[in-house]
Amino acid sequence: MRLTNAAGILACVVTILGLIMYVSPMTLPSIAPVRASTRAISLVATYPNWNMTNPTITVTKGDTITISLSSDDGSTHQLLIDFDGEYAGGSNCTTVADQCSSNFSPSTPTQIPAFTITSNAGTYKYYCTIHYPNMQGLFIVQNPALPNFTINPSQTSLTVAQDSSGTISITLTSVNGFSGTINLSATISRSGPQASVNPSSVTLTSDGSASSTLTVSTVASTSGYYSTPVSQGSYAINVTASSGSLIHSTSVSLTVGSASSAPPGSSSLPVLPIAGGVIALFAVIGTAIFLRRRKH
Ligand SMILES: [Cu+2]
Repeated sequence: MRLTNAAGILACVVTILGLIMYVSPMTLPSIAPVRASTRAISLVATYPNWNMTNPTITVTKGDTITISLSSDDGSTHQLLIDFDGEYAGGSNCTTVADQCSSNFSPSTPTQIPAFTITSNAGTYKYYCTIHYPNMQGLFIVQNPALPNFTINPSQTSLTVAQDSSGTISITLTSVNGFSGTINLSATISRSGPQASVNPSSVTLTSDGSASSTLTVSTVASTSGYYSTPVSQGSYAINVTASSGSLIHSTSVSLTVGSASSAPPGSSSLPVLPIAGGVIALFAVIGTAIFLRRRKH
């Protein structure tokens, strides 16, 4: 009799240890995937719980789910996911909205074949129809994260000499499966340099990226004989990317330095009038010399 008790206790301890080792890697994620995906869920029935703790199962609307079911306690179980919120015990697996497994036992594990989560975001429950109201947990459906995109400049500051130009690359990256056309534009904090993006629209495929080139020109503006240099100093360039209601922008600081090939301000001198003046001066001197030589 004592020997039997000892053997029974030993068997129990071994069984419990085995269960802990078997169930622990199957802990379900408590964080939903950011977007619809294919998910394989394993539930092990050990009365009075699923996976020891009746874990909250969180999925994303649009996910395709398969559920593997096994029993470790010698009993027969049946999983029901109550998507219509009407379950109140009993064998009620005829509702179209709900998902039900066949009965399963240690010798007959089963699986709910792949199905897509079509229910609206919300908190539902899953049950064992045979052991209601034990063996129940929360089944949460979340909305998928919205598609979006990011905009990143290859560098956040740029130095360009007067009468020159510089470029940096602008990278647009799809987030959460975004795909579509993005329009780009560049504005500058005050007049002087010219900023432009080429191409001015890019198309992203889902999870893809594309780039555009921001070009800054500091060439002096000219009007007739006069040219006005771009003022040295700091500017802010804002690059805006929009696609429908999604709008993102990034800023690049621009420093305009002195022209490297000529002293500052030289380009503002009216070159043609000076040249004309010099020619006229030579003409006057030449005429004077000519006239003096004729007198002698
Ligand atoms: Cu059960």
